[in-house]
Amino acid sequence: MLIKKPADIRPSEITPPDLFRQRRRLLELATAASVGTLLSGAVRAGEKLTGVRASAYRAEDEPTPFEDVTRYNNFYEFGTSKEAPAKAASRMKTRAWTVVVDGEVTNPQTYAIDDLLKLAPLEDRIYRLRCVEAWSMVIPWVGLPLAEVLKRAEPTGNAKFVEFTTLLDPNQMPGQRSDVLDWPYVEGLRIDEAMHPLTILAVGLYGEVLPHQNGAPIRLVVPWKYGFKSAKSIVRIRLVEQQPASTWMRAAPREYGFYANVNPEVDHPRWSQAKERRIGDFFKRPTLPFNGYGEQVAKLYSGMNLRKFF
Ligand SMILES: Nc1nc2c(c(=O)[nH]1)N[C@H]1C(S)=C(S)[C@@H](COP(=O)(O)O)O[C@H]1N2
Ligand SMILES: [Mo]
Repeated sequence: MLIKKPADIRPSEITPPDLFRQRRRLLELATAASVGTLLSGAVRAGEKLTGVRASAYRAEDEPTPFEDVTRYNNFYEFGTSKEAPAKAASRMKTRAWTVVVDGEVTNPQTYAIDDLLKLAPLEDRIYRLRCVEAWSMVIPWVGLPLAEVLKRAEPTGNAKFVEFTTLLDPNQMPGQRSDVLDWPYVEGLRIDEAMHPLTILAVGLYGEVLPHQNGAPIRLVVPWKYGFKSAKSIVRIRLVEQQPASTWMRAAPREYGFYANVNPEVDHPRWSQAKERRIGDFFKRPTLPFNGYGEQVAKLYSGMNLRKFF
């Protein structure tokens, strides 16, 4: 046979040896990523996630100890104290779990969570998380870029915002039997914020499947915004034309704006935003504009009055 079919050509014939080795290594990694998460069936909190890629997005700050990241939480579906979620969220079922991606898209999807995890390789990212209550943490997340999920749904020209909805199930989420918030919990982003490479859907932390109290099986992480923007235990991602009304905006519109960008110059009525206490530290440290991610994201807001659009 004179003409070889692509399948007959060994990669070593067409690529220089070094490149070939490098490529094979990448292929091995990619296979490990998909097969690993697939076959190990790592679905329970604490199970090791395999094939996670090292990402370039790693803050240099010392990560907050696992114990603090998983025992000091805000998750009102399981109570309003910081300690409640670690105890009460354990009975939430994270399989079977489906995530709907719909609204202003030409290709709406209903994903079984394990299929959604296969859309892109999982990456580890070390991000700062700052709560509007003026505490902060540094968390080694495992997740995938939200942009990958949105692109596959093919947003229409009308898709200007993205709305995220948490599971509504008062049987599993006892906090939803109280009217402390308007359930289900809803958050929103502008589409360019949602598509930004820093924005991820997190499915793990410290290399392990996400603990329930941190928003299992899948939660949003937007590192330049206050922690409340990171909706937990998401069941629906809807592309919309109008700016969504988030749960916190509805609860207290003067306190919580749609943008919620970390901003040391604009105080919350009850908490100064100039400084923050890193969990584990004694002294406070200055809060950075956009939580230190200004270089990457400030341009999204050029020309906007950030006191008005807080
Ligand atoms: N569904 C849901 N998501 C939520 C919350 C909540 O109460 N319910 N709290 C938010 C707030 S105020 C913060 S600071 C972060 C906390 O995330 P962590 O517990 O993983 O640190 O989750 C956010 N996501
Ligand atoms: Mo928060």
